[in-house]
This record gives sequence, structure tokens and C-alpha cells, in this order.
Amino acid sequence: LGSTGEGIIVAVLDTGVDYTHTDLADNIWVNADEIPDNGIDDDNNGFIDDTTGWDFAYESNTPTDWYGHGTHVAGIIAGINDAVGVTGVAYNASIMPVTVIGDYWSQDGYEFLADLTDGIYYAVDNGADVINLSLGYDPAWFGGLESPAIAAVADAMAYAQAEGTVVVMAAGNEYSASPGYPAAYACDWGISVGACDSEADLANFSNNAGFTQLDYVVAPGVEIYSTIPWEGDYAYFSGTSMASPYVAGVVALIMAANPDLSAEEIEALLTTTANLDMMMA
Ligand SMILES: [Ca+2]
Ligand SMILES: [Ca+2]
Ligand SMILES: [Ca+2]
Repeated sequence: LGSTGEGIIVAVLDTGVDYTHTDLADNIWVNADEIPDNGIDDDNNGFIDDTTGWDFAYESNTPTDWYGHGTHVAGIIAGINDAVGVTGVAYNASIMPVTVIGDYWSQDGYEFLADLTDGIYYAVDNGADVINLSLGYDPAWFGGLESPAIAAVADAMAYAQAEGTVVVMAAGNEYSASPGYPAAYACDWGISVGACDSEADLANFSNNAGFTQLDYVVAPGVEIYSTIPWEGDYAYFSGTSMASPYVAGVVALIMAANPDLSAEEIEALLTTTANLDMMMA
């Protein structure tokens, strides 16, 4: 008891994060080696004035949330424990906002893959302990798994694992027999997360674990209440996108409690201690 994710950095690679949200602001990662707004890349990491992360879709140092998705994910992981709104699973962890999902005007599919690849390297190289990927793509759209754009994502995931960063991935919402990509890479790197409802039944949209051995667990993903950038500042969303950040939060708790575990050891701990009833449903 007592682990709250303190000292753990969870990168949210998504549509951005509303890092000014009152239920998130104090838990946003700060790049302490970067002096803000001086036009200089003080920490020499290749990104100018990146004090709160980076927006790869728009190439800017303000990874604000243009859509609402990433802010919702961030609140599930590390909403502030203040009796207001929501409390995150790892409410003392830090969220590193990294925009990799742009809008139709800023990104085509290939640019999305490139931004995702760059975002993974950015997160790992700037100290992220956990990466949440509530996103997906179909490799067939890009020439298959061997195509350079897809292979680059896989290389980045292998790099993250080698550096001890746990990559947590939404299994996808196609009600398929097996996870989509990148979650299918959980056979080699990271962990794939399906969604269940409040009765602990698999959500009717959630992709299943499939027949290839891979790290897969389920977490709540139906009608989940969390932070959004506008209107009531909170909303209910459903999807494996909401389940993945629950597991990312749990990974942060484990890491804070036991910093010596490798990424593989943490993934094994999750899959071997999960309740198997769901898997047999
Ligand atoms: Ca910098
Ligand atoms: Ca600077
Ligand atoms: Ca709160």
C-alpha cells in the first residue's frame, strides 16, 4: 500500500493533452532541463522550448488537445486526487503529453506513422517510464508489416522495451478475434489491453486476445468518466482507448513500488496475476 505512481512518467501519445485542465495541470511532466520561451533548445534534445512535451502532428512545443481523446486518457492515468472530478489510477504520476494523432489537415496515414515513431523515441529519450498508445492502424493500408513505415514503428517499440519503457496499447474496437496494430506487437513488446464493462464482461466492441501468444489483459472501458478540454471539462467515453490507460496507471504503480523490474517482468506480472475468468468467457 502507498504506491501512487510518484516519480513515474507516463507519456500519452495521442491527440494531445489539455495540460491546463485543473484536474491535470499539477501532474503534467515538466522538462526541467529546458528553459521555456527563449527560442533555444537548452537541453539539446532536438526540440526547442519543449517544456511540457511535443506536438509531432503540428511540429510545435504546445501539445494541446485538438480533439479531447488524449485529455480523457490522461485523466484516467493521473487525474488529481482532490475530491473533484476524477482521481487517476496513479494520481501522483506525471503525464508527458506527446501529440502523434493529428487532424485530417495536418496528417495523412504515413505522416501519422512517422509521428507515432518519432513520438515513441521522444518519450523514451526524455525519460518516459510508460507509454500509453490508445490508437491503432491497419498495416495493410501501408503495404504490410514489412513496409518501411510500419517497420519503423516496430523498431521504435523494440527500442522502448530495450530501454525499460513499458508500452501499453489499446487492443482496438473492431470486436475482432485478435488485437489490431500496434497492440498485436504485444507478442514481442508491450502489453495489449481489451475493454470490459462494469459487470466484468468483455465489451461488445473489444478486440479479443486472439490465438497467438501475447501479453493481453482487460480493463474497464465502457462509459468511463474522465477529463476533457471543454464544456463540462469531464465526459463519459467508451473504448479500449479508455481501458489501456487503466493498465498504464497500474504499470506506474508497480514501477513506483519496485523500480528494479524490467519491462518484461512487469508485463509478466500483469498477465500472470490477472483474473482468468474473463479469458474463459
Ligand atoms: Ca529541448
Ligand atoms: Ca528553451
Ligand atoms: Ca480530481
